[in-house]
Amino acid sequence: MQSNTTIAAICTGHGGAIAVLRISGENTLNIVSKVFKPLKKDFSLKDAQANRIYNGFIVDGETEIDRVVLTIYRAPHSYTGEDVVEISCHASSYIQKEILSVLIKNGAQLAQRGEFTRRAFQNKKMDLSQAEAVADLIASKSKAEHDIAVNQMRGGITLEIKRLRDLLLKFTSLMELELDFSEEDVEFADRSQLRKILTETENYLNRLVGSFKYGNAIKNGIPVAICGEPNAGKSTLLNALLNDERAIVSDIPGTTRDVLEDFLTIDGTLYRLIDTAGIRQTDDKIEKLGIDRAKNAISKAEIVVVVLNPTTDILQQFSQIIPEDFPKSKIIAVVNKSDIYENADTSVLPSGVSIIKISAKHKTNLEELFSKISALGSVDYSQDEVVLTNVRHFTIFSEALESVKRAETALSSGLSGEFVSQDIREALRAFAEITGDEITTDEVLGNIFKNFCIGK
Ligand SMILES: Nc1nc2c(ncn2[C@@H]2O[C@H](COP(=O)(O)OP(=O)(O)OP(=O)(O)O)[C@@H](O)[C@H]2O)c(=O)[nH]1
Ligand SMILES: [Mg+2]
Repeated sequence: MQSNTTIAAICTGHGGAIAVLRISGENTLNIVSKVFKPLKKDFSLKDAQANRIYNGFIVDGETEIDRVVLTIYRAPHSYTGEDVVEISCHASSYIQKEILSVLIKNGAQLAQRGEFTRRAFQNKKMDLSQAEAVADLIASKSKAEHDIAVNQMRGGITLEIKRLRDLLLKFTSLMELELDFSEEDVEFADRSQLRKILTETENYLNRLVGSFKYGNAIKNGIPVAICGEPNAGKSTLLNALLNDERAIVSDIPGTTRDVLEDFLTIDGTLYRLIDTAGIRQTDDKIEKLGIDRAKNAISKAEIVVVVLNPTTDILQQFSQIIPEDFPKSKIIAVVNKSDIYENADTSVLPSGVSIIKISAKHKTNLEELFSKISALGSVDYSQDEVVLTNVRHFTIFSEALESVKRAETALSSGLSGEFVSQDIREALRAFAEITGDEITTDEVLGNIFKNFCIGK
């Protein structure tokens, strides 16, 4: 499907020496040739070969805007599947805007967010889950996130889904055919084989749906709550870990009122560090709200760093802050201020908790803390494994899983093929929504592509 408009946008971000603008659509060569003055005399862009680069100037009438390099791609062998030209120019924001405006003056339209990738999807250069992975790739903040996006772009989910879909489709069609012969009581679809495929599908969907918890953590950072009594040194620790004066530190107890978050990558995994208000008894209304938020952050965290002040009873502090039933394996007890008091007896702390003595103020022993966080945060995942990071996919696969389970129940309770096939059809519809084979509503597509940047 070719769109009849030709779109243009600046693809690169701020800074750097060179910027790239991209133009895509059936009128691309026509428009660019109106504004391009080649270095080589007697050369016409319309004769340009695909996958070649050409030197010249972008001009607005008689005015030269910049000396540029063009890269030419011809439909269907381009990112969008349409004729595409990429203009590499000098990265001054003035030059970029001038080039964009001369392109628009000559018939191009300003691309919307993700419109290039949307065209790539519509022209079947990639399926929907791959297109979504492009956005994830651009946004990836850690190695794990990057690996997952690359895997999905290669068709990680799609390949397996398509294989299962083809198998299930064969069986539903056979079962539906049986209906035409209902009087003869025949079975075209081998029930035991169908059962095997349904089980296989269920296992695969279970794995996918289960991976979302981890995928979501990778995408949004594994939450690490830093908690403790007022003045224990939580904000000092946050700053030390981030190597940045992110939070206000003072010797007044109750300095931090709200939760404060920032990202940190350790060994390729993204963590979301959450500094919280010191937990204590108080009548202050605002401080109370902060303490509620701190408790909430603790309950939702994957890792809890409890910062302890060594000059008072550390077990009492620990017990006041950590709910009794909280899994000990997720807790790192950090005994702080070791520069002024290093004899704290840590053997009083519950077993199963990781323990470390540091000085947040003097940044001592932080390496050990990093490796403790990393040990708790590292999840067993292989680079080739498919991991769901996308809420849309999670919702759809969860629905598909329910349909498959219903089909299995219908099959084992000996219901007629009609019912089994209806449930399978529902799962198939869900699969098609993942790959985009059946998505037609502009609303769904609009929602997906609006998260892209302009120029992609
Ligand atoms: N000597 C020493 N002082 C520290 C250390 N870490 C923090 N402090 C001091 O302890 C005081 C409180 O530090 P903060 O980081 O604001 O403590 P907090 O836990 O965030 O306190 P609230 O936000 O009030 O709950 C400040 O005066 C810090 O300089 C440390 O390792 N050694
Ligand atoms: Mg604080």
